[in-house]
Amino acid sequence: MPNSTLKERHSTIDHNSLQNTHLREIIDSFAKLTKPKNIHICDGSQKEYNQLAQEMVASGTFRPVSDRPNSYYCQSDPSDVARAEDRTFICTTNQDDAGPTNNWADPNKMMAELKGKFDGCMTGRTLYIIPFSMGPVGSPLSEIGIQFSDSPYVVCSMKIMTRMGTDVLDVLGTSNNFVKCYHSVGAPLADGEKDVPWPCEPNVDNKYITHFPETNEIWSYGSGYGGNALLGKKCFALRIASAIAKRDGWLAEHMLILGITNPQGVKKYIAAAFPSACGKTNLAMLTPTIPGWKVETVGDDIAWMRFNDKGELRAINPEAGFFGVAPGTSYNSNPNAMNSIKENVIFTNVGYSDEGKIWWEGMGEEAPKNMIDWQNNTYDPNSGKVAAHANSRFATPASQCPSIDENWESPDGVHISAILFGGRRGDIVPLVHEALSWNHGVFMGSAVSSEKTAAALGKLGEVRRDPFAMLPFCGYNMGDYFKHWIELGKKHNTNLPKVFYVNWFRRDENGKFMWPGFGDNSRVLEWVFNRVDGSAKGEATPIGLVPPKGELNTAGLDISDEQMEKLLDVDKALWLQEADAIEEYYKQFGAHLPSELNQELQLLRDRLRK
Ligand code: O2Y
Ligand code: MN
Repeated sequence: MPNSTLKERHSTIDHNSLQNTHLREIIDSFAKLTKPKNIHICDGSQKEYNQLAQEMVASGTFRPVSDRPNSYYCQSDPSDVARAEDRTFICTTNQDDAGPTNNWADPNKMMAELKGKFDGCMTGRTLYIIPFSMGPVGSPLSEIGIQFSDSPYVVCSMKIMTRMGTDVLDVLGTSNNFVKCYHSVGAPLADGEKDVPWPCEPNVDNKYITHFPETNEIWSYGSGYGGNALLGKKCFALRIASAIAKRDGWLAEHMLILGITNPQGVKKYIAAAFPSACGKTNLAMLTPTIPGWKVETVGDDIAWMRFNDKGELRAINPEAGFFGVAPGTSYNSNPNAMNSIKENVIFTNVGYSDEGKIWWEGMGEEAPKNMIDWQNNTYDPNSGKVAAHANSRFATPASQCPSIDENWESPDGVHISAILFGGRRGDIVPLVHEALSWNHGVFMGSAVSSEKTAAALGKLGEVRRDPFAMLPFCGYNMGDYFKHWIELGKKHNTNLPKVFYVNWFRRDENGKFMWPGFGDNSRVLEWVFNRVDGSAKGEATPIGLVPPKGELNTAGLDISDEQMEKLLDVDKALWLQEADAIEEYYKQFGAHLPSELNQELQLLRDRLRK
């Protein structure tokens, strides 16, 4: 059947009438390759969402959630529960351009392999064409993508996580400046074959999450889950965007953005990068325990930042929703997240009761009596098995978050005054310290480290470097990425944000966390705010500035001066060992490591030996 006669499926847009000839050509050639039964151009309307959701209820992919309007429950295939890092590739002509921290593949060879996989992969399915904007539609800080997918789950999730639909096509006009995002679950349906609730390619070795930064393309095959399939998120907004940002002089970062207002009504914005399992979403939505302070949320995962002509670093959250991890989210740990998920939510891989209610471990509610777990088995609380997978998720519109910031959709972004890095370290790293300069801040970011938790693969407690929390997300050579940060600091050196490093996870000699965390992290934010303001003191240590005794607000906290001293202590001998570990870790970057970082390492050692 010629592509021009492919049936349009309850879509309001006819693909042959699209004014963008590049898009029309791509649709035709992709449909020729993948051989779908139907084509559907998504208009992004609620009607379209509802229709697809109803179809997924009918097919058994979705089940309605009874106590949350317009919300659905879904279970993935057990083989398809998280980002497939080992099958994630950066495809650049020169291997060196992908760098030592990425899986590299030759773009021509990879494309040939992919074409084989995509050939006929949508047989019996509908090809959905999803126009989306990362960032407010039409903002000069935003970028457009078109995702091709054979998954209605992806369409509905993209409606939550991005700005999706007809108005994006209007802004795109006839331009070819969009990121091409090709996706298939890799499960063609033969004539008469019954579909499964979660079609995918179950063999992980046949999954491909591939990026072509030289042509701004993403090809993803075999998975329908999260970052592997919702291509606007990690694939576009971080891996491809970081490569675009390097070329065009801006930053695409794995950072939350929050606004913080002091009791006098002065507001500042902070961006913060943390490796996984460090409470990033909780910090983005924090409820301060200190009187009179307010924290508001711009984004919980990704920040796109650019210096304006006044030298201000302006940031947008390119996403429109939160794809939050469910287990551990409760009214205690994160009331704003809980209040964001009352309606219009897709829950994946949590528990589901016979009354149609969702549940997960650490939700702060008793488990329902009769429930199925994420693998569709009857949940037995005595079995030792969890109801919700550790990486189970809710996808919910950011606009529903009670702490959403009034400027979260501002086309000019928000002015970032401070950048925080953080990691989970039981020892060595103080609760907070401030960089001595921009380059020192880049050094701190380059050496971000975190201990593995039970949720991560590998030896518990083992320290893993996760530079700028971008290890799995930088779309080019990490050494060049460090250089990009250094160069931006040189170019825009009049109004640079201050840089800090925080560690909420320091333990005492009995292995107990010394800092209460959660809402009390606002006390650290208060010091950061006042440092930016110039109203708080910092005390010099060899690794940077820490709050002097009495400067960090501990009023109302059951914490002694001695404990505070321990929380902020800098052990020179341990830090000299840390410097050795950083030197060792830097070796992999070879000539790509900017000389400024070696200088910072030397300066650190000099200060420690004084
Ligand atoms: O497993 C996935 O695909 C989700 S990973 C994720 C989701 C939301 C925010 N951050 C992450 C991450 O891995 O950093
Ligand atoms: Mn993330």
